[in-house]
Amino acid sequence: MPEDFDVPEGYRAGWIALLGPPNAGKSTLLNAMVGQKVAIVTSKPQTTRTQVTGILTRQDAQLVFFDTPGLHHRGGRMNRALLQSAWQALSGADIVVLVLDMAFAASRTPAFMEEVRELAEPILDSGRPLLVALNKVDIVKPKDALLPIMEELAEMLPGATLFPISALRAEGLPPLLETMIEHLPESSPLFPPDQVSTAPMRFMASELLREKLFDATRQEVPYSLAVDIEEWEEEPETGRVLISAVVYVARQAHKRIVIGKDGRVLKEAATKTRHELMDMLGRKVHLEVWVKVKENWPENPAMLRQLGLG
Ligand SMILES: Nc1nc2c(ncn2[C@@H]2O[C@H](COP(=O)(O)OP(=O)(O)OP(=O)(O)O)[C@@H](O)[C@H]2O)c(=O)[nH]1
Ligand SMILES: [Mg+2]
Repeated sequence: MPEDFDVPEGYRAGWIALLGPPNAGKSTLLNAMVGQKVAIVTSKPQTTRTQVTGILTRQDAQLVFFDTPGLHHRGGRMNRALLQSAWQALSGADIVVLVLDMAFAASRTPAFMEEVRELAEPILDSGRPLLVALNKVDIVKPKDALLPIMEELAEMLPGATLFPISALRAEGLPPLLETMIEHLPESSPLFPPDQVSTAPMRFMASELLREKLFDATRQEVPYSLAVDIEEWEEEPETGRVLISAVVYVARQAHKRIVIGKDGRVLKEAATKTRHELMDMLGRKVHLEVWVKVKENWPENPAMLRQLGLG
């Protein structure tokens, strides 16, 4: 903690887990709360694979958010690893925020309610406060469609507090934020006030590249991608950062798709990643990307460990 940060009396700090079904907008909410991008976001479900943290420091409180992989009950070894990571986040949290997609809810009420019940019960049983972020209200049409869903949720989850929000537009966030702070324990800040994430830049770089390729590919290909940063060096004389990344794919056919015709898909993803990294680091970046086939890696425990997913 720097010496110029006077911790006022009654300061609060703690851990908040963002949990919910895939694609609900958890990572978008995290970025909106922190006020900058710490987690990648795509239009496809199951973008987030590991616990990603974001830190918001205010004069009166510090909120350390855990973003988690979307919870659902299907899938193989990787999905089990994702689920485990999400429930681990729960055990370390002072508060749990359940993030739900209201546009989805409005179209499929019974299946949605069942899923919410399964997610919410363990949280309520754990005795922790449950705040429910009713996300994507900007695209619920007509707006009245929200009311019956809110009533049903309130009845099903007594003790939970409901907050209609739009994470994408950063609307409705202040009441959610103030309620979180009310529930946090009194504590000094847990991290230096200028820190926005616990993840190293190296991880951010691998995630940014994965985000671009996730967006650029379809069907099973995005789920067969993993990125590993093999080298990260800073040139002392120029300050330029030299990064070498490997994109792993699970099959030979996926390699061709990721590289694209004349290498265009990979080149475009690498260029976007490099620009975003330069903005974040405030330095020049040189990024080299290789694509390697690692047959069926999502079912390979050693490989999952190497990628921080096991
Ligand atoms: N219209 C609208 N779209 C949103 C909102 N919040 C998130 N989205 C979109 O929903 C999609 C999924 O958002 P993410 O933040 O990646 O969702 P997530 O819950 O982290 O998803 P996983 O990591 O895959 O579990 C993206 O296309 C977002 O832009 C919102 O408030 N309104
Ligand atoms: Mg996510």
